[in-house]
Amino acid sequence: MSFRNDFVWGQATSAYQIEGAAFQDGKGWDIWDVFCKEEGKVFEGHSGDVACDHYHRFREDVALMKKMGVQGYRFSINWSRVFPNGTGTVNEKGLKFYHELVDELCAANIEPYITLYHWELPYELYKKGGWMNREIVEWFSDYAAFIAKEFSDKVTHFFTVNEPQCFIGLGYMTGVHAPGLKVPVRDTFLMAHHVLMAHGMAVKKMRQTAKRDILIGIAPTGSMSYPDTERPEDIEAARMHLMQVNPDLQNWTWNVTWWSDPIFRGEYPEDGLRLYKDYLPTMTPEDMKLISQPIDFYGQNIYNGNRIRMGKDGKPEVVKRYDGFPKTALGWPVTPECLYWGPYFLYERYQSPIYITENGLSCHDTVSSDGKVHDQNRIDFLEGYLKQLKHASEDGVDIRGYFHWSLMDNFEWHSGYADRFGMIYVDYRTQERIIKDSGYWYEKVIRENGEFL
Ligand code: IFM
Repeated sequence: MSFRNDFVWGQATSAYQIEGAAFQDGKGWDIWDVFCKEEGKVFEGHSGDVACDHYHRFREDVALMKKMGVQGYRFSINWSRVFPNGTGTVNEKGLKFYHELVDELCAANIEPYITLYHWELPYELYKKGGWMNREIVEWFSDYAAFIAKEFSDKVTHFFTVNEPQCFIGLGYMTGVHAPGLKVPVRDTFLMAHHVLMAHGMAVKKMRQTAKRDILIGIAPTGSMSYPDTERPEDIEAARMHLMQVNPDLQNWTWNVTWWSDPIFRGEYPEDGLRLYKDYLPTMTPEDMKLISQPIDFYGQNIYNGNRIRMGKDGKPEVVKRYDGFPKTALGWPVTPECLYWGPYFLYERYQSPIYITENGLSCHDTVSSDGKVHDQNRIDFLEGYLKQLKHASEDGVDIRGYFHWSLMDNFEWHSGYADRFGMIYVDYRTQERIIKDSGYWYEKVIRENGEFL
């Protein structure tokens, strides 16, 4: 089997990155609204205040997706648009927007995939301690349960949180993302534990409030590891490399197992417990039981990886990249192998169906004199990556779908609008949208279920 017959070809976005209408219709402030107002935090002072104005133009955007043959759309709900204070009173106008979006998608035969948290922490909750406060387990799960109740008659697939590695690592360790803090390492472990508990409690409550059976997963990220050769020792080295925790305490959030083992295996990985022991909060068996609520699928965001070989000392070694190694406009390495070996190792360890919840690249896209956007780089990149994913599926990895990041150019966090990840070009002066060459190419991929790859 190449790609499954019911494989879902999708596009992904997140609320703050595209919606705009940051202060309209009763939306509360979130930490990104606040962060972008601080001088020097975001490239050239950009913000998501207007972004792609998707809040007002979502019907046009859904129509463009339909034109591209998109089957699934993964978007996030901005918590503070629905609950301006994070808890309490519902903002009916904000809720209405998401209902209209979901209805529009369903009418276009595009399946909605909802992410509950793609980094828009309501500022009112941040003031109460945000992820540091144990009460966030209730705050988040109440919000999640509400969304499940509201949307479960129309939406089947939900993701709790997107990329905890980033929102803890970049938000609270390096401080390049909102809320822009550098807190003691000890605090980041406490926040991470709360994130996992909030995930678990959300899963539990969502299943109770949903009007019918829903499917729930999570969408972590990480750099994948792939073997230098197909010799068993290199494969083992790549596996070890991917599944070991990061010994660098200032960068500890970048690993797979610290986040995923508790969810799928009910325990933190042993190497992490050893390495991080001086910084860990109290973690009870009840906490672990909550975190490891059964979930229905594993979402993984994959952009690149490292080539690994077995060292003479029996430890994995990173193979240095050759000079002039291909890279994206953001400087990220182009490593298609990660879309074979990443899902392969994750499936081997967690035995859960997998969705690639994000994959893509930023390019220096421009509108050519013919009025089109010729992003051959993106097509080449995606072709290489998707071939590898197909190969993984052929080798028995249970891959259910692929969500390209991103549907359209958008606000790339601290780089503002400097980077373009979309298959749809957005002219931010006029809000004109142009489907790039890659969008037409993707339409063919979808139509043929990736057969020609
Ligand atoms: O734009 C981001 C997205 O919000 C989270 N994953 C990575 C993307 C590209 O940097």
